[in-house]
Amino acid sequence: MDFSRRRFLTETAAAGAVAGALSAAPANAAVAANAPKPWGATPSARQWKWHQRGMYSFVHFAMNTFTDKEWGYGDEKPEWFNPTDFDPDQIVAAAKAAGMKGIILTAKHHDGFCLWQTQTTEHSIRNSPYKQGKGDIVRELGDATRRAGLDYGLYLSPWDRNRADYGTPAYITYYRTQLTELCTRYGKLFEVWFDGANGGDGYYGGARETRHIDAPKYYNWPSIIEMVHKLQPDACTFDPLGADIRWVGNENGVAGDPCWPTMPNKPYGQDVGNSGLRGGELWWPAETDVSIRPGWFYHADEDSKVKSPERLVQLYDESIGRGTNLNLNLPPDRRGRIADQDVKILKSFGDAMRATLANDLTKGAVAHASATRGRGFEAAQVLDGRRETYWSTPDADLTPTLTLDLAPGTHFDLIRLREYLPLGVRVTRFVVEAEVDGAWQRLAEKECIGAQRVIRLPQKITARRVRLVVLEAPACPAISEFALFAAVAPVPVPAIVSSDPTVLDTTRWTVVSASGEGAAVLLDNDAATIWKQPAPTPGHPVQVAVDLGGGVELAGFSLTPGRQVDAHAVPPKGYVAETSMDGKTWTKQGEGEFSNIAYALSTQRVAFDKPVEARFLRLTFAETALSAPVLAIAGIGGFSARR
Ligand code: FUL
Repeated sequence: MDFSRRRFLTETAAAGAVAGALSAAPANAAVAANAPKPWGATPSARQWKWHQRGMYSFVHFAMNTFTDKEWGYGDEKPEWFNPTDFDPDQIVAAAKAAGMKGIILTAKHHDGFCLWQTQTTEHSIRNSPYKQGKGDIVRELGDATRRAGLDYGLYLSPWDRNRADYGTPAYITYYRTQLTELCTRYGKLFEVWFDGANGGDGYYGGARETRHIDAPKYYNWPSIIEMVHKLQPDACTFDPLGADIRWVGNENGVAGDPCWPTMPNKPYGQDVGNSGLRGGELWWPAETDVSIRPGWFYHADEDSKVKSPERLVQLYDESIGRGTNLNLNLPPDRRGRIADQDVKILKSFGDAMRATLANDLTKGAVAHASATRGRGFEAAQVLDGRRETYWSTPDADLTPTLTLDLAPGTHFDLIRLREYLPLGVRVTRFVVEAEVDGAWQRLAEKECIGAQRVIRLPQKITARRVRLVVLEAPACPAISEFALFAAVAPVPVPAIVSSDPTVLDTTRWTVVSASGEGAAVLLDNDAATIWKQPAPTPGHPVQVAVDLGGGVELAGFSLTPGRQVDAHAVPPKGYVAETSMDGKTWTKQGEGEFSNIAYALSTQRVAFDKPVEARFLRLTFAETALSAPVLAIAGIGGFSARR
């Protein structure tokens, strides 16, 4: 199919512009006629709605929950999926307490196991013990989501490590049929998520091999996106070229500063995804996806590593605060509930944000501007709490100032600005200043306002006036909000200690040989120290061998990537694991690719086929997960039994 992404987006954008005009504030025709012309790319109707959602939650709940993995190989047995106390209302309530506006469930992850009553495969909940095969997690969670007044979305992994036909055209038909079931049986969806992780080793119906596909060609994304839009006109599609939303480029929850919602009309590198491109011809805004835990799925040994409420506030600032939406993952445990620690943290975070944002301190302020466009576009439009009204200036007035005279004693540390997006991203660079004790101070200089720009000050200040000064803009501004808040700190939730008795004590281990110096940090149990080596080349792998301090029962090994220390620390792609009793004769215990290691932060756990008696462990890495000159690892460890 000859499908131009540009044409596709222009058409949807045109549809959006119509909807935008319909929702534009100036009800009066004269005011509407005087509105500024849109500048550059603008959002479609569904994108504009999506921008207003702000925060929602991924729910990663699938076979991996029961196998303790991040990526299942595809050979799992349906009978392993057995939540003992699935409570969709509890999951949704936890998300809602945090202020989430929607839920996106993994209907099928890379292992191919389907959580709904699909007619397409036996590898599904129908053959699990859950409700004697009559359960439907997609429906049950969807119903709970709507009962709570939230919106619902679905994730359907394009990669399927279970299917024998993965990589052939037959699989595409299968995938489209599954997507059709999901888009037609479960009510209105607000987002459909297509994961970029595609191709690699897998079970593939017993072939147990590595399969690579050329994703854009194989899936023909524009036609899949078109199908979703036909079946679910309001659903924003996530990520491939042609979709409504793009990936922010990392799984740590950090949007670029600035993070433009516009992009070039072509494939791009991760760094461009993170920052966007000023003036890019496509409206393709970023979603920041991150898990509340190191992994996307629940692992009991990560109970101590749930992000604190203070950390969630920081995530808010670095995602929502930079104009992206935040998709915060909440993984249910094997009961099918959100663990207590996560529930407490979500409530603390949500309470703090609600208390902070409930009270806009510009209430009672008086707004005036160096210029206004006339009736309907007055400075006061930034104070009315409506996203559809905005302050604007005459076309030639590109660097105006808008000042708020505040009620005496206004004490704040959070500033929120919003642009009226249906007219595009207009402000390139701006400053916010405050008059404190009779003198103007510069509080921040930034690029990009977009959907929202949150500026958090290091401490609260009392100001008599604040002003927004536009320093650079290709078109007159359209500012819909200038709000001030006094941040309420979240109630601290102490971290809990989770101990996993199967984890071996590496303080007794020593490195006996390694490709380069400094490998001892691999055993120091400190994720902040990383071992860096020149990236392996063909025939020259990176290798490390350790003495386990005596014969132990070894059921597998773990590896912690170093990305939280250094964003450029590239982990190995796969491993060969060998053990030995004498350090001379080695037996291969396993070989394969790590799961989701290119971007994720969680510790990888690799189980051997069966536990073995070993004195030495040797790991060999032949490739890095992303192309980079340096390979880095924070730690290696071992465990004594499968969980
Ligand atoms: C990644 C996947 O591989 C992870 O398992 C997870 O689903 C995350 C949201 O996207 O690409």
